[in-house]
Amino acid sequence: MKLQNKKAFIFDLDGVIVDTAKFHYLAWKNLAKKIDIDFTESENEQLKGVSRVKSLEKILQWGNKSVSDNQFEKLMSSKNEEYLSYVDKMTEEDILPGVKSVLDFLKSNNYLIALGSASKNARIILKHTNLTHYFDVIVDGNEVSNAKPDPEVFTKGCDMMDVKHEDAIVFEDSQAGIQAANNANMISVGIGSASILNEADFNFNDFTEIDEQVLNQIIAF
Ligand code: B16
Ligand code: MG
Repeated sequence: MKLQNKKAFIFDLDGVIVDTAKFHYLAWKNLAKKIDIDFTESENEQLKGVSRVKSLEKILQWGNKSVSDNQFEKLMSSKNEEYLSYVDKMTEEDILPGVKSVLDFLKSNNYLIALGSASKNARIILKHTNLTHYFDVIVDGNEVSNAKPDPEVFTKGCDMMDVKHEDAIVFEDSQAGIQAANNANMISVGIGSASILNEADFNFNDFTEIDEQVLNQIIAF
């Protein structure tokens, strides 16, 4: 039996492993246009890591609009349809630079790896990009009832791996996700703009900046 390392790594999906954030943005933007709402790229930051329901609630709020429950459901499924049309074209080439070598390093050094994503489409994306086999545990939007910044998506994964929360290292690209990791006493690593993710314990622009030496520093933190 392989000796498992004490620390575990939890990866967010959208914006960390793959750049599906751009697909979400495009699909929400087009949907919002249909109901005469426009929103800025900086407002879009607030949609990252946030569930589908919460995202639509925010967009409607920005446009000062309210819709019936039935209409709300229709809008969500229309957004998801467009989003999935982009996801369907994804391949291994859509994995963000540097991600695979970090996953390979962690796997070959017997670290447990979990996925902690708000997305209900996480499994389809992992399948398209051929990454499913890296993950010991997958927790996605189908399994949690509380959205980030609530830490449920991360604590659930941690508990399934039998790892203490303070021994978990979370890679996140969203403000809500960094707050979720911090709320659970986990080590938070921001992937993206350091000024946006200023509450993270560590910041990197992308995974190409994370080599073995950096990983060992994070592990020793
Ligand atoms: P879906 P993550 C999140 O994924 C996205 O960042 C967020 O923009 C999206 O609204 C949410 O998933 C729900 O996605 O509509 O596919 O269920 O960053 O937590 O991996
Ligand atoms: Mg994300």
